[in-house]
Amino acid sequence: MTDTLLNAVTAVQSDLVLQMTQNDAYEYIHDDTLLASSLWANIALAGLAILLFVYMGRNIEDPRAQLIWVATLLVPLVSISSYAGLVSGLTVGFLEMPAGHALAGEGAIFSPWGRYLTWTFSTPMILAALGLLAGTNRAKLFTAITMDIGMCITGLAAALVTGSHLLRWVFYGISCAFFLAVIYVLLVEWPKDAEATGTAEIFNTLKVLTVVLWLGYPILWALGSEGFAVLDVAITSWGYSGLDILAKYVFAFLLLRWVAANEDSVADGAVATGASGASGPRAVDD
Ligand code: RET
Repeated sequence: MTDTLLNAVTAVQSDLVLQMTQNDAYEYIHDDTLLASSLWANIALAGLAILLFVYMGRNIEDPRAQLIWVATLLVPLVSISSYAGLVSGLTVGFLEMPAGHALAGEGAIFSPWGRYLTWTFSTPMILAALGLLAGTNRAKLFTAITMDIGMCITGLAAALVTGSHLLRWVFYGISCAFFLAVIYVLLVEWPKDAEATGTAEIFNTLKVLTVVLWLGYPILWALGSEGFAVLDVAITSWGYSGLDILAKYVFAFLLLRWVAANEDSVADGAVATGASGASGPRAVDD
């Protein structure tokens, strides 16, 4: 009898989860000031960053420098779209966590899956800008970007799998493996290229910023409601928003300021004059 009742309650709960509308999601977000502010703050900052970056790049004429500029500008452009999707309730959902998960049996858990999806578009732009700055070749650029996309898509899968707790972490592990490849290119391959290109100083600053901040994302995922649920939904959301502010806007600002002031160093056909004394045409056209 109790079993029948429990099954009925679970079935009703599941139906309710499935029946959550975008309007419910919108209200859920806006009933929680901390959560809503973590999203709106980024919309405001992305808007300001877009205007600032357009202004900063207005006089860039060299095609390669322009390419870096457009890639950099796309970071806040993707971001504003991403956060608009989240705050409107369009790209969020409510999931029932599988047995074994810290929040299993607690009903519908808020999932901002749009975040993970849109990283697929923003992070390749960050890497494209960095790779072009380093003057790397196409093979390394392709490697970094495809591995990065693999990381984002499997990270999305890790967040969305609800059939098996184990498989959530399997996807997390696969995503980390992709991430390692990105870290390798950033820490080992591109510094050598940047040295030969003569952009080592700014590249190394941005590399450290990127690697340190990007490491924060998988840690936050593991601590947040998707993983061990040590942190609550709004705190996790502010964590990502804070990382985003530094990894996107601060990163992009530093990069763009340097490119605007040193257009010649990244110019098409520029000859490398790095400290290593290496010379020759830029490698990305290899
Ligand atoms: C996930 C969870 C699975 C394991 C790993 C992750 C890494 C995510 C990273 C995201 C970076 C995002 C940025 C966004 C800017 O728009 C998906 C959290 C490794 C590194 C920089």
